[in-house]
Amino acid sequence: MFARNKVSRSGSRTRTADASHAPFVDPAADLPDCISLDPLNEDSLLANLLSRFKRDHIYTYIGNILLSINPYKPLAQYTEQAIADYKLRTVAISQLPPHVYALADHAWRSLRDFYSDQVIVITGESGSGKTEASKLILQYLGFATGKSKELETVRQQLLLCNPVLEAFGNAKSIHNDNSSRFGKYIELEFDYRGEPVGGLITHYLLEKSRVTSQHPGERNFHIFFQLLAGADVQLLKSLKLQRNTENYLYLRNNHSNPSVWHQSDKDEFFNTKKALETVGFSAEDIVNILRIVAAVLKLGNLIFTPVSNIDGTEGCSINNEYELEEVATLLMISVEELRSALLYRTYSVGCSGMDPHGSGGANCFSRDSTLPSTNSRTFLGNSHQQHQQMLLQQQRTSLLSTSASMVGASMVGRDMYQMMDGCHGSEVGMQVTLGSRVYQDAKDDFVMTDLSAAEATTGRDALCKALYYRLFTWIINSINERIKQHGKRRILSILDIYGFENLPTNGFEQLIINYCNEKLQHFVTEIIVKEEQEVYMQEGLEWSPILFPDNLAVCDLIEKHNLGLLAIMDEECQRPCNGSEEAFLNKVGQVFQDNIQVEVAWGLPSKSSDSTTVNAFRLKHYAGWVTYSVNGFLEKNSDLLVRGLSQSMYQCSHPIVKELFPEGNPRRTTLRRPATSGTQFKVAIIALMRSLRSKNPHFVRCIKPNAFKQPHHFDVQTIQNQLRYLGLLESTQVKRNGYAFRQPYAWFLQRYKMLSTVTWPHWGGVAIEGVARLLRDLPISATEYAFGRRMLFIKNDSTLMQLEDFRRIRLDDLATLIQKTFRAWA
Ligand code: AOV
Ligand code: MG
Repeated sequence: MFARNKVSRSGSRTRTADASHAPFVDPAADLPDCISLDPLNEDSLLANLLSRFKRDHIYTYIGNILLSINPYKPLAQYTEQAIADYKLRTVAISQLPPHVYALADHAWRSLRDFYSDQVIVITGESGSGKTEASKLILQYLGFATGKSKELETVRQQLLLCNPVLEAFGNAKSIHNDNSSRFGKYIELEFDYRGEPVGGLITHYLLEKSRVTSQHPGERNFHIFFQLLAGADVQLLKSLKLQRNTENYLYLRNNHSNPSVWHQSDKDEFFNTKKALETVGFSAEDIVNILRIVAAVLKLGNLIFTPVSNIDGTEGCSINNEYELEEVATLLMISVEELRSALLYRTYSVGCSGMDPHGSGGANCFSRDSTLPSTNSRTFLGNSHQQHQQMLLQQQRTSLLSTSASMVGASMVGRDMYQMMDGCHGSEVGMQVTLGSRVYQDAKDDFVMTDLSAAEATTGRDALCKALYYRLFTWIINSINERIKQHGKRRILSILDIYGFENLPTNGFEQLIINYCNEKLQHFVTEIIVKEEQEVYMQEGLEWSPILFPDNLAVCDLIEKHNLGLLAIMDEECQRPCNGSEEAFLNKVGQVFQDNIQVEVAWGLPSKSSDSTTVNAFRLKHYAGWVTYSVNGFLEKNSDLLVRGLSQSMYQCSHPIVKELFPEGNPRRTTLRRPATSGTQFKVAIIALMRSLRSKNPHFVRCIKPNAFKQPHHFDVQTIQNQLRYLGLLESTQVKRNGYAFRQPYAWFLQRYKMLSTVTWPHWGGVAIEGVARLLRDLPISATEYAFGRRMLFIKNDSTLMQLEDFRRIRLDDLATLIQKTFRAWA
């Protein structure tokens, strides 16, 4: 069990009221902005949200933050008329109900009016409504921006890339029937008129392990089900598929049969195909994409049967050859080539240089393209065959003794080669030396060894994951090609990532997902709670500090250079044969011995029905404790594909597949091995944070009303928990006392000087005095602004928008006046 138990759940939160002790009231009042609540405490916040939720008012403001509670039912508030209302604003924005359209509109106007980059950050746990919000924002931007013909294609492509991404990147999870299994950052590019002209989609680590196995009650990616349900008979036949999902191992989900069937899969396939066409994929591209999807399903069905060799070693053969033949046809590769890539591992013994993808880095071993397909155990491939075979046997023994002592394990025959095939880092260097010494006369020779049935199955799964993941990346890159950015315009980005997850069994994927959420939580609280207050204090405004716990320590614990969880994992992956999960856990226990946010546990009963145990660690995230089973951690972090497999994929004549495996080119020699999955993700997330910081942020905070995906069910406990860990009471306090907008006096004066005859056309005095004179001439209440040392603060966004409207009217008047004057002169 867990080694220590030193958690104080109350933590250091600074809350004014504890709702668990106070009676929960449901007032009739329903306030669109929580900052107007009086009194303001957790109870009143909850009561206001409940009261609104009952009326289907799922959106509520906290100043300029938008709270959104998932209604789990279709609402009638997403019509074109609603878009027009927010766009045209025939009434003041403050008179329109809170809406995600209003937030989208505000972000877009800020981009157009201030010509500065904007970002909409959508956060919330899995199933809280982030992806729906991101789609509504895109829908708004698509409809609300101009209708010029030249930009129609871009607009359509931007709107329709979502169904494609969802088909390939979303799946049913226990928290959400349409759960995003990747992070998505869409950067929309607008010209000076606020018209969309292009975009760029960045994706973050797709949960590719789902391709080959799913948690109980979950499904594989939608596209597999869509294809089987929606393809017509002819297409199915050409893809060599059968309609019934039960025929495919990867769709069966061993834990929960029968696999879930959704009526909508059929319709969704139609939509996905249509979206692919609209985004610009040709009919040929679409068929080629589907051939890969079909090949993955069929590869998954390959069954490997153990075969005993004469010398006592174990090999395997493929039970269902017809499936192999069909996969080979789909991928356009010879059956022999594919079979040998799946059943044997090949080592060239005469080259040097590093293989990045590897076979895991047994870099001196590259595959010979003239590989024979004989199903023999170990043989060499040139004219010195006999001699080399003997040499090999002798050197095997010598290698075994040297390397076995190196890794402290005793290995025989194939295991030794496998070790060489799966090693990294410094050990690789050592083996390169060993290899070249041993086989120095054997230039261009290669060695093949049999794989056991279990190894071949692992290789098959790794190939399917790689094929699917690379296809997903290829699709996104192709979309990006089509919606290309121009580089000089302004950007409005939308961030929609996978939400925080705590499943019955959590693994590497959940750690990555929760790390990403941890970073975002840090970003949001820094901006909303911390930095904002710091500015008020620096600017000399009267301010009573509001505290909220900082989660930087947990971010650090995961990502810290050399000593974070990801670094420890990498270190273990550098060891021969990927180190061991036990060693990883041991190190975690040592490094974080005194850290109250980590606990290590050995031999926990597994959550699956069998009586197995798991080794795990627990992390105290901002949203609560999560237990991670370390099973499979290192393999997923290493994310290596045996070189023979990538080389065989490179041999495919399928136009996309060849492109997906450039490292399979036998002529390609790269000296570096790729970073691990965890490190690549960390680098990407740090770059993402940099990008978010460079833009003006807008926040949508999504809340899940219950854990059962049910409409009309406002579970107080569930919502209260989210309000607490998201720091929404603290955010409301900051927003209530704070200001929505601030700018230096000179900037403000320059922008709005035309609104007063005193400051127009030029103010000769000190900027702060000019601003004071200007504001005095405007119909804006003095409670709406405050003077800091260097900046003017404006309380509400609506006041800023009002100023912008005044400015636009005034500029139009001035333009008319100038035209009239010119005409009079002419
Ligand atoms: P998520 O993006 O936050 O979860 P989604 O946006 O996919 O969650 O929402 C989950 C489901 O809730 C949707 O499929 C809808 O059925 C429903 N839903 C959400 N928002 C609305 C809305 N505004 N109106 C009607 N129904 C809604 V995850 O992707 O799992 O983190 O990784
Ligand atoms: Mg989502």
